[in-house]
Amino acid sequence: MCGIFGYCNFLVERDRRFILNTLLNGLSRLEYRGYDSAGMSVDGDNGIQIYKEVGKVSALRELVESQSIDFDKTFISHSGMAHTRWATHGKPSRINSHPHRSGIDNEFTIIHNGIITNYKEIKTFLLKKDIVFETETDTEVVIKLTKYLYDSQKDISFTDLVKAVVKEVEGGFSFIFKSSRYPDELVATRRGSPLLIGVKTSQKLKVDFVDVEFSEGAERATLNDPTGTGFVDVASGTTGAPHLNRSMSRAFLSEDGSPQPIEYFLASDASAIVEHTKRVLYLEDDDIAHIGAGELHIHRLRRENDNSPISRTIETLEIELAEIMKGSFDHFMQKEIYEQPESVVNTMRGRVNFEDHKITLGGLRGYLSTIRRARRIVFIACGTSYHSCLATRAVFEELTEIPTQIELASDFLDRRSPIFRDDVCVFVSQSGETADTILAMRYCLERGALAVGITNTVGSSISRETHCGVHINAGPEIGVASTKAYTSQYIALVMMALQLSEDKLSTENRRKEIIDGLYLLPGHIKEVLATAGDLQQLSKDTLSKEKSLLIMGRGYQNATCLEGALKIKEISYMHSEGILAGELKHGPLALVDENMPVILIMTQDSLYPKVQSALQQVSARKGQPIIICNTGDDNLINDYRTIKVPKTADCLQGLINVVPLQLLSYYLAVLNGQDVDFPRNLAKSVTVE
Ligand code: G6Q
Ligand code: GLU
Repeated sequence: MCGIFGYCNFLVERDRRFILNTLLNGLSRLEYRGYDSAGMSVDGDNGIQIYKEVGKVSALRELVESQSIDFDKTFISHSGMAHTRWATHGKPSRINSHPHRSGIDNEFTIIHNGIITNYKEIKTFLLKKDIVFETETDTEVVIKLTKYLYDSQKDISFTDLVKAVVKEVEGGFSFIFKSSRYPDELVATRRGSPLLIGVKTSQKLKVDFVDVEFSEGAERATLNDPTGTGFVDVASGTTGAPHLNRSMSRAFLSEDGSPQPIEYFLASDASAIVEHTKRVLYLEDDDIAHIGAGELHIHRLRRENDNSPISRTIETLEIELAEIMKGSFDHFMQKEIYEQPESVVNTMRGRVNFEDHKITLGGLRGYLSTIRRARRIVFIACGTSYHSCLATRAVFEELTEIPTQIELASDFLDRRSPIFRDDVCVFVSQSGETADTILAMRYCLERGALAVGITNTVGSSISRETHCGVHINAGPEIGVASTKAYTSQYIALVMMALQLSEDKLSTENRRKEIIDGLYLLPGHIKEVLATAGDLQQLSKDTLSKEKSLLIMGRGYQNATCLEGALKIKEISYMHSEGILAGELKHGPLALVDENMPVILIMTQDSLYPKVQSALQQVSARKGQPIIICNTGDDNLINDYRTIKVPKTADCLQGLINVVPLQLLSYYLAVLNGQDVDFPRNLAKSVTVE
């Protein structure tokens, strides 16, 4: 889902080649998010120069490298920005790619992640002012409005100009603005889409926070009052001179108070920043960040109920560059599948005491009794994250004895499902930025429910806006098809259920069984990974030519079937369907004959006999299922093809059974020649509804 990257150097001399490559490499780090075109805005020899191209970042790189410009020209101070677009308004094309501009002189330029929901109203207003548009996008109205408001009030600061613009814009966005009117400056702002700022200095920063500067009155120029004669103080509704409550951002000054050499890196996520610096600041919704003359200032309009902190911490990233590189693997997805023996350990690290069978989830501290008193627990998520909720619903109900329901975020919002103050709503999201899940979270927060976040991304909207939560610590997941995040979300939810039930003596033995199973999990996953060669052969010999594949199971394995089917369809583009085995005779059995490939999950648990019945139903229709079964299960007639997996506690078996399905989907995609890490039409983080 689109990528934003900005780079500013101040008192650090950089040549044009370095600046262009830094911007292009920043986009390359964000490619995994999914996109269809790319572009950038930098200083040319006569004003701002825009380069943009439909297709991959490599196509943009070729376009830039073909320019007859002085790549050796140096800049002691410069601001540039770059963008990968995932089209929502206007087809993927060079003209619709970002940056967008105010006019042919590129006086003002913008890059945008998200959707402007009131772009038609703004466009109608601007068309009446005889302003000419050149693209089909929603974004263009913002930069045209910027120019209109600037012309109405020329002595306005860049920050106040952007404030005036953002006041008129509705929807979700992260923006970066660059203008020839404000050389070497950038203004960035966000509402619903992530944006963080990396800081790189040769000297240690004096303080590790940036004060937020509140302006008591709104900016002067507005749509209804473009001359700026009056303005409305949003908080009190009065008009009058803006009383800047300005506290300098002292963080970036050297000992003698003068600006120091510094570089800033702005990005949609940390993977584009970590190679430059680990010192980052996460913008909050409605922050307006201004970078200029070596300083970073964070501004906000003081609004009623604005309880955002009065400063932004400069944090230290914990991810390493190596974690966002493929290493010896061919694809990120392959790497992340093989990382699972380690990532599951990282998820449990410091939280599971395998000796005394205790769970400690610090992120839930102080909320356990509230959650235990919940009238119900509502899980809300999308895609693979939803499957991790489905996989753990039964163990939640068993251990906590609290009614537990799971919701697809989009459907939950469509129904406007009733939510009450005594509900506990759990939002599961790898990226922490999925628009549907965020909107559902805010819907539940408005209704007074306790919101718990389960996410893999520090600083994400879900991690910041929920009351409490658990970071799954799976490490950056770059592949669009979620794999290690699924198993880590699954484990995080199991740990949550275990900790919630520690007040019930009756669950003690069951908890010990599960925790012992968690202890053996890394080795169990390694055993399955060791059979990858057989799975690759199975993909090649049996499945790669098929048009469709049914995956059946029941109980704890229902989620495994849905998750396996999703993996296969989203990266190999082969139709695949997860089917609850108990539902076979209610319709899906009609699909079964000797030509329909079937995978049947028949690992040993209380439902094994019922799944055996499903096996007989399929076999009676000449189906020839491939059976995922436990090693040593000698109940099976030898003439079935089997995928043997180690046995564990029934509620954990899905963590093991999903691995062969992850590998099958990977090998099918490779055999089909698909782009495993960047599957068509998909994005890693769907930050639009
Ligand atoms: C699955 C995909 C996708 C993803 C959802 C939810 O392989 O990655 O289904 O799980 O889009 O994303 P989040 O977990 O980031 O909310
Ligand atoms: N809505 C904008 C467009 O369609 C931005 C989409 C994105 O997030 O990349 O151009």
